[in-house]
Amino acid sequence: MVKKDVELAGGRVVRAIGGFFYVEPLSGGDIIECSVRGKLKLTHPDILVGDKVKYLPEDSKGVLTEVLPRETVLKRPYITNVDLLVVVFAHQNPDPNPALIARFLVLAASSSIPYLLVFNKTDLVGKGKADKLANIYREYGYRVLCTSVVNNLGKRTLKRELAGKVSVLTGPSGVGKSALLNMLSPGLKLRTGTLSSKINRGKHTTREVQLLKINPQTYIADTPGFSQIALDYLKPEELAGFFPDFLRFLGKCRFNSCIHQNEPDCALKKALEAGKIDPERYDSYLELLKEIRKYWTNRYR
Ligand SMILES: Nc1nc2c(ncn2[C@@H]2O[C@H](COP(=O)(O)OP(=O)(O)OP(=O)(O)O)[C@@H](O)[C@H]2O)c(=O)[nH]1
Ligand SMILES: [Mg+2]
Ligand SMILES: [Zn+2]
Repeated sequence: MVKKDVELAGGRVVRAIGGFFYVEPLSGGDIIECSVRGKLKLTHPDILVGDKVKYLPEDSKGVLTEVLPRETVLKRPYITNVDLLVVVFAHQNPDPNPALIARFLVLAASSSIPYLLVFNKTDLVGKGKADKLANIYREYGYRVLCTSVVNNLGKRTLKRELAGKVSVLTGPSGVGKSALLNMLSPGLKLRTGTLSSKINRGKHTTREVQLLKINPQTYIADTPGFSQIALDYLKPEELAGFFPDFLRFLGKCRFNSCIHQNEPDCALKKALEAGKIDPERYDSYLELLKEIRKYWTNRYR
């Protein structure tokens, strides 16, 4: 039972493991290990990293008593109350793959959380090549930042972007997500991995999702690099709407339900033929579309 005369404290879950929730008090101070009992377990069986909670301090530990309403929920990784998504790729090692970039950007766009695309390891390519790639994505309509952990490129801009927010770094394994966090906050000493030389891919060095505090009010979740993120929650006809470079051509096809593949009088395909859409982006679109259609047909068969 919660005693009425005891002051409840507020905090944020920064780590969840083995039925315990590690809560950072809003007032600052050490992280408190909290357990959940009885009623709250029933009403909130899925307390997540990012949740804002109230708890009853008990000795040096605590008992969660309330979970506050969530502002946002990100599916992959499963984490709440995120203000900014930072989608990280590398200029090289691993080489950027347009369809994989599109996949992560669609995930970000469909989450309704503001996001930013970061191309890391700028030191591995010349400035010309780095700018060229960044500008291609800027022209599609994305916010892009080039960084390098080797020479601290983009450090100040990234710090400014993250200040006062809860951010999540996503992107494939080996692109330097943990290394970027170490650059921003050297005290974190996060483990970083070397690329396995045979396949030139990351080795999934980071295994757990947790919120790290890098400044007062500023949290970042380092996440394990996903190689595949299933876009199984999207409808085929929604997909094009998550490509900012396609937006101005949408709503003009003959059929409202057009998925811009083989339909007659498709405004998007006309734009493609007229050179107003990058064929590489359209290829990425088709690749994702094919996958989403497969989920849908399997579901309704
Ligand atoms: N040259 C160069 N190497 C970098 C840079 N950033 C990271 N690296 C290296 O890239 C490798 C992978 O970095 P990590 O930070 O472990 O990558 P990650 O994205 O966290 O990978 P996962 O935890 O597996 O998802 C490490 O060897 C880093 O030292 C950079 O800006 N330039
Ligand atoms: Mg990592
Ligand atoms: Zn169409």
